[in-house]
Formats: sequence, structure tokens, C-alpha cells
Amino acid sequence: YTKDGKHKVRKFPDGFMFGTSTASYQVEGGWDADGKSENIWDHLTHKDPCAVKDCSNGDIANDSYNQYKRDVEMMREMGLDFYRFSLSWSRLLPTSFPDKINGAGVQYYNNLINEMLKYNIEPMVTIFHWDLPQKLQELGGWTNPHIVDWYADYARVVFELFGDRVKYWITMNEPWVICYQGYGAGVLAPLLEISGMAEYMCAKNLLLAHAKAYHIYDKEFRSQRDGNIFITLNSRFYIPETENDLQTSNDLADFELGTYAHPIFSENGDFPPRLKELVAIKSTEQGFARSRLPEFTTKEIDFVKGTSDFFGLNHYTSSMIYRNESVVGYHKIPSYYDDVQAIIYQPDEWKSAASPWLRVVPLGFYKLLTKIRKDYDNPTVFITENGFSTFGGLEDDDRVSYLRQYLDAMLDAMNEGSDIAAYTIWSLMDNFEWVAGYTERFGIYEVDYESPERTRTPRKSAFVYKETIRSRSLDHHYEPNTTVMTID
Ligand code: PNW
Repeated sequence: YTKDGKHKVRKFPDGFMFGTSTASYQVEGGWDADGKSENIWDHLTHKDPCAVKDCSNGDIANDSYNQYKRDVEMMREMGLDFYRFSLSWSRLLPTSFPDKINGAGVQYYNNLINEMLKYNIEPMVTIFHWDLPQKLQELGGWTNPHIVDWYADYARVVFELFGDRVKYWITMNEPWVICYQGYGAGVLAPLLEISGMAEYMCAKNLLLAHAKAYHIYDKEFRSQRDGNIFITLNSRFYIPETENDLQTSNDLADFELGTYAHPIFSENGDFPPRLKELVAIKSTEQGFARSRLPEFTTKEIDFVKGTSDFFGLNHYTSSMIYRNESVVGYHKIPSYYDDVQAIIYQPDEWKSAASPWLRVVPLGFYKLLTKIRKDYDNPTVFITENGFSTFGGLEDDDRVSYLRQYLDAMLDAMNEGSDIAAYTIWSLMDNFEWVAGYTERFGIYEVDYESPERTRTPRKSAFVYKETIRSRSLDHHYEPNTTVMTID
């Protein structure tokens, strides 16, 4: 797949930025070090030691809490422009609230940020990547409207602590995953299964929390470093099985990406009209007193609209979809997928990664980027995650091939006018892959979980990515010499 022909070396535009990404709970370890309190992943994995596939947890993970200098060394080996990592709320604020700031936690992030800046690697900081303090979960987590203030208070603390050195802030990682998989589908902590209800409540509170943090940064902190603040959304591309499924594929896009993108990036703001319409119809049919989708007031719509400097996008894969009005046997009623009346699946013929949900569909990336350009008035897009999982090993040719095909698809969209400014591989190194534990490996560096220092070793893909960054171009035929990794 490429429109321009595989054999051409393709250049990235001047100023294009390359990075890699991780998240606090997935790499840090030090789960109770120096005053850190419990988050929902600590709680889940300790309460039920086999909550995740290999009965593991993130207690030690990659020990980045102690190994951060090695992490920065790897960034220098790659020649990264930036590194995206997240902050642990329960490490910085052990009570969940700003009455007590944990100095050791502050020191850890200062060390990491200062070490990166020493070598001109720009920190891109995600304020929240899924590890909610357990106490706030017990108070209802993202379904409690008070979380808008709890989150904004936490955001203000991190702007105060690190705003003098951080130029790129991401408020939230993947609200759809937080709300649907955590509160609707019961596949990620806190494992709630209240679909058709809780994920919509979560969506509204999370959007207001994001917007509140945006306004605080915009008014009080932006000028410190002429910084930027944005949100990262995840989306697949949904391929309709037949022409009759086209409306449903657009509806699904409204339910997934649109739930979060429309309120922030569209001209009118608010939830997408089709989302409001479909949930309202079903709610009435089912005898509810009002729509299960909460409403925004006019004031709230204005408060949320326009609150992101860039369009952060995480994208891995695509799905086929078809319309199914009687979803009995597939989905519970009420539920999110019953509301949208869609069945999604991936054909067996699509090449699969180690993660069962991840199949290689580069054309879907091109189509999604094109759709975002058209639907949201060509925003500046930062690809904040894209990556491929294996079961391990240094010769990761499948990852190299995925990477090249997805970069090609991205360049195709850019050639047609998509404004894409940054690309980020998930992940710098293997890490705790949520409910899959350590069984699925996303790193361009391998991590040895048997060694006390969690030794990191570059894979073939690391050498290929390094050359891509050095040459600012994509060359399908580059064959790296993988014997020594150096800092150039
Ligand atoms: C990301 N999908 O989420 C997360 O941000 C990372 O923490 C995680 O390690 C990584 O995926 C790999 O799983 C995803 O719909 C969200 O296909 C949605 C999808 C995939 C990954």
C-alpha cells in the first residue's frame, strides 16, 4: 500500500517532530515509594492478584522511578525530539487533593524533566493516563461531577510545579477508553459494567474537567513558556461492510471520536447531534424519564468549545462494521452498542499483532486522518500514539513493517493537506500492558523483567526509527546494522 509507490524515499516536512510515549503506571513502579498512595490499578491488581492475564501488576514495572537516567539515555540514542510520559496523581498528591504535595514525587519528575532538557529533548506531559487515585474512585470517580474541581486542582498544582519547563501539556489520555472500557464495558479499572449510562456520565464530567484545566493554563500559566495544551483522543476507522452500513459507520465515529471531538473541535460544540438523537430515542422507548446521555447547558457548551491547541490522536487499528437493529445476543440493553445499533469485527485475513484487537490496516489510518481534516476544519494533529505488539524478541520485522506502512499512510494524508506536526511511537520500551500484563510487548526497546535493573535493549525497530529521525525521511529499504547503538 502506497499511493506514491513503495520504492521512493519520502521526506518529512521541516519542523516535523518525532517522539515515543509511555505512561506512569505502565513504567514507573515504586507503587508505594516515598509516600505515594494507592491508585485504581494498584487497588485492582492487589485485591485480585490474577485480575490481569499473567497475574502481574505494575508494582515494579520497568522501575523507571529509579532508572530514569537510562530512559533518557535511550531517548538520546534515538535522537528523539520529544518524549511523552504521564504524571501519577497519587504520587504527587497522596490525599488526592492539593492539601499535601509529596516532595519525593515532585523530585522524581523534576529529575526526569531536567535530565531530558539537558539534552534538548522536549517533555510532552500527560496529566492523566488512567491511574486515578483509589479514594476518588470510591467517591464515584469520573461519574461524580465534583471531579471537575478535583482534576482542575490537581492540574493547577502540576502547572505550578513544572510549567516553567514544560511546553506541551496533554490533559487526558483517551477519554473514550477511560469512560467506555472503565465504566461501561468492565475491561479496564475500575471494571464497572454500567453500559448505556455510566460512560455517558463520565464523558460529560471528563470534558468539563479537561476544559477547566485548559482555561486555568490559558489564563494563568501559558505565558510562562509560551506553552501548549491539548487533549489526546483515540479512534479506529470504521469500514462499512456495505453501502447500507455507511450511516452506521458515521454514527459509530460520532459515538467514539465524536463524543469528545465534537464538543471541543466543532463549530457548534456540544455532543454530536446523532449521538443525542439516538440515545434519546432509545431512552424514551425503554421507559427512562430522560435521555441517558446527560445534557450540557449553553454555558457549558461554550466553556468546552475550542479548548485544545492541537488535535492529539492515538490510533492503532481499524474495524469492519455493519448495522444491526436487533442486537439481542450481541449486546445488553440498554448499552452503548445497542444505542448505536452496530456490530464491529475484524476479519481473520487481516494480519494480527500479539494483541488480539490489533490488526494491520494502514489504509484506515489514512482514511481517519482524512475524515478528521474534513470534519474538524483541518486541525493541527499530533499523533500521540501508534504502535504494534509482539510476543518479544529483538528481530521485530513485523513492527518495522507496521511502522513503515503507517508512516506511509500518514504521509499520504499530509500530501493531501492534512496538517500533521508530530508522530509518536507507543512505546519507547515494553511495559505493563494493562489487563494483558507483560504478555504483549509494544517497545522498540525490549525490557528484561528477570533482571533487577530491568535491562533495556534496542530492537531492530529502534534502529530503523533512529534512521528515520536522523534522515527525516522514510526509506522502505533501509537495513540497519543492529550490532551497536550509539549516541550521535
Ligand atoms: C492505548 N483501540 O489505548 C493506551 O493509551 C496505552 O496505555 C496502551 O498501552 C496502548 O493503547 C496499547 O494497548 C488504546 O480502539 C485505545 O484499538 C484504543 C485502542 C487501542 C489502544
